[in-house]
Amino acid sequence: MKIERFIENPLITPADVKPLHEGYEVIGAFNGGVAEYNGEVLLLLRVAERPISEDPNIIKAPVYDTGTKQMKIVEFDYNDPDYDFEDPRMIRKKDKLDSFIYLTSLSYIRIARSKDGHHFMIDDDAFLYPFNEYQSYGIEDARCTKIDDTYYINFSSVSPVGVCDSLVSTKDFKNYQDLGNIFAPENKDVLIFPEKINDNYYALHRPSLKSIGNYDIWIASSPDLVSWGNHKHLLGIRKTEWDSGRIGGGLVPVKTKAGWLVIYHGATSEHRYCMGAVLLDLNDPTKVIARSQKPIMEPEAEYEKNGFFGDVVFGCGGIVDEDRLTMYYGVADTSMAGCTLSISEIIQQAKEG
Ligand code: MAN
Repeated sequence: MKIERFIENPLITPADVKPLHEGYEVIGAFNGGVAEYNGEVLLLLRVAERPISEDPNIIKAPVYDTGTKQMKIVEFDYNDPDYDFEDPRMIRKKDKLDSFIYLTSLSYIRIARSKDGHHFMIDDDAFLYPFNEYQSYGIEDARCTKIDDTYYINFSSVSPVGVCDSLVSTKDFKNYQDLGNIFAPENKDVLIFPEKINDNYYALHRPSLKSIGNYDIWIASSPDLVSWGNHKHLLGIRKTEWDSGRIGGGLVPVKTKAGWLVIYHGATSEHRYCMGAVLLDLNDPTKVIARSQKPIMEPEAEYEKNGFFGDVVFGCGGIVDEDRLTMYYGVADTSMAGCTLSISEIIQQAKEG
């Protein structure tokens, strides 16, 4: 696969973003959803801010009270035998390592704008800041689907009751309408298709299963983008491949003559994130036509391998210009990068299996 990474990469780093909170530092500007609006490329950045800790033995967890609009900080002693701090993203109880009790940063969505797709200016304020009790640990990983003249933005809402997927709509990237939680916990990586198929909207989603089953991709349909049903299992992990640990939707599906092209992420249980491709039937996206055996992109560049959480490429959106796909993707849970790929080459690789 021929991938042309932008020479300007990484395009946006935490150093380019001023924290919104006093006493906090920006540790991530990554996993941005993508929109084209008014002749500009918009990246709906996930900005992660962390309370600065002067003492390396103290870990601070930020929690936003959406009722009082106050930020609270919960402090932990690094040497506390009851807690595990090995994963820098979260605080876990030693006797329950498969889940977290706090995150070490709070994310929200801030817009970066560009006329040429390579150089970005970042808004001074947040576009989506936690606005209800499902978001007290933050808002993460937005995807943006344009349908007619409306942009639908879905994202993970994180709070002690779980990670769910929420939806807002906007026409101007200033104001938005809250459309509620569209998938109950734990669910992430929702991709809404850009048009109705046989009178229904479709979305991919990724329930995170605990008692039986894997972190696989499901598909659902909806008459109105708000109520989703008709759930079907679409795509599973592959035990011996690069996508053996978990998979989840990446870029908003792209309509091609060969089918709906879905670029998804797959990770090993060691959390090495790559991107792969799958083709779904144009008239019935519950049918998988082809799936790439190998990843179409792996973390290779220095900025993809090293960072807050290394070995991660995580695309949430792209821009299509005939055969060229410009993918904007998060790297190492830290920064944003860009690259171009050929759509026909991706399809070819998916078809070869
Ligand atoms: C995972 C990672 C983190 C994220 C949490 C909560 O651990 O994707 O970046 O903050 O889930 O969604």
